[in-house]
Amino acid sequence: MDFNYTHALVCESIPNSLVNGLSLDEHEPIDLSLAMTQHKAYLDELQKSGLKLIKIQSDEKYPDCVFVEDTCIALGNKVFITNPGAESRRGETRAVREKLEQVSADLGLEICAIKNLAEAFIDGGDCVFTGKEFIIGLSARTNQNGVDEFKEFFSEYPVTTCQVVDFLHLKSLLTMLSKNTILISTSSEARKVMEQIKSNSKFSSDYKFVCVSNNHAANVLLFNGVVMTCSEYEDEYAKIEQFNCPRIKVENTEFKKLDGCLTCRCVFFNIKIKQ
Ligand code: CIR
Repeated sequence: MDFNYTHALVCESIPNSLVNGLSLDEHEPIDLSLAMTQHKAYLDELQKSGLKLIKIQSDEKYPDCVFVEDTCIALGNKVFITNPGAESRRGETRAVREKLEQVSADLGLEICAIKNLAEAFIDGGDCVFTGKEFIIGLSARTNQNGVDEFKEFFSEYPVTTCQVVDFLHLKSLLTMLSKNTILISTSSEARKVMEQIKSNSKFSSDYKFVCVSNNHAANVLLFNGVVMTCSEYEDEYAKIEQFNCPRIKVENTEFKKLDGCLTCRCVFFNIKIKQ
């Protein structure tokens, strides 16, 4: 697994209702026009790397619909439609599923969705694929029933779970920086996560850990030979001596007000078209 991808699922635009998106903390009002500019710049960078965008329309009924990462988890041609932990977000999966079913004839996707909608919850933001295994955060949004259904579908890969406390998602604390390198925050929440995953006998021990001191800075997007980072945390990245890939810097200020990190606004696919 080399973190190269062919397609990215994204929301084409942002709804005006984004200003009412979920947030753990009080925040300054969202500047919608700036959010649109930041989202467009983000989509442009994805396209420049050669990704074909699979676009869903924004929907005013779902203020958080731009954060598509939480609605499905993809690996190869397989895609698992989640059941987001936040009630106000559950309906977002319908448009995603319809879109994926529509493109599936050309792309040959194997689509599966959570069955126990009343009791099984999982957000894509809690699910990190390291290239050989999954780490999944049990959080306010993701529970064991959700993980159990996920494991059934992706049964070919080991899954290590950890508790994510006092933080929205696992991916807000750690992401892949390069093959075999995990970028993780030094915060107490992240340290608790690291202790749990390292003590799990199923978890492979051959990763290098690179640390940043800000939780949000630990969320970077690795794809097609580049690492996308937030310009807001430049001081943090300056401390990392070597990035294995060229770096793209984008602004994420408006989405961060709603706890949205860089990974949240896309889902990558590495699709092998069946002949
Ligand atoms: C939420 O609370 O659900 C949204 N405001 C932010 C979701 C961020 N998603 C992610 O980190 N995967």
